[in-house]
Amino acid sequence: MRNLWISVAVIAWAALAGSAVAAGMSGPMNGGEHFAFGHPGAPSAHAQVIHIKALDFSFEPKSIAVRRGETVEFVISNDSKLTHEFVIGDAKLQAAHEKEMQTMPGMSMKHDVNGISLAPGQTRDLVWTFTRDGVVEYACHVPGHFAAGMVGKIIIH
Ligand SMILES: [Cu+2]
Repeated sequence: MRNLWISVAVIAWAALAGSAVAAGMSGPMNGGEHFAFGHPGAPSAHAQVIHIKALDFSFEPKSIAVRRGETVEFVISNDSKLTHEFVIGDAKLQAAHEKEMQTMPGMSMKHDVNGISLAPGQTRDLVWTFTRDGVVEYACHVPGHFAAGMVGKIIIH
């Protein structure tokens, strides 16, 4: 009887270990998406906290610098009377999202893991781990905002 219970325990452990490996393999793929510049991060005591203000048609600050491999917890506060977005992406991704928002303005802001939308007065977090040197942008694509200059730069080095 004792042997049977040990076997059950071993099988249960093997099943757990197996699913952990499977979860690990999905790694930077999130919701089927892959980003060359990094992946969503987990909030932790080691994250660098960066505060960003969304104003009328601009972000403050307009550029930030982070280290490669660093996990950043963006704390974005919408200090304006308009709804805004905070979307992280390279220039190509921003252009694609801008086009999407111009052609389907009624389909408000459904976001992927790399962006959030903020109601007036709202403060929200977005945690991201940057894995590659380069320049990434944070932008708002509410119609008209990006064109008006609502974009900032993240320099990863
Ligand atoms: Cu905006």
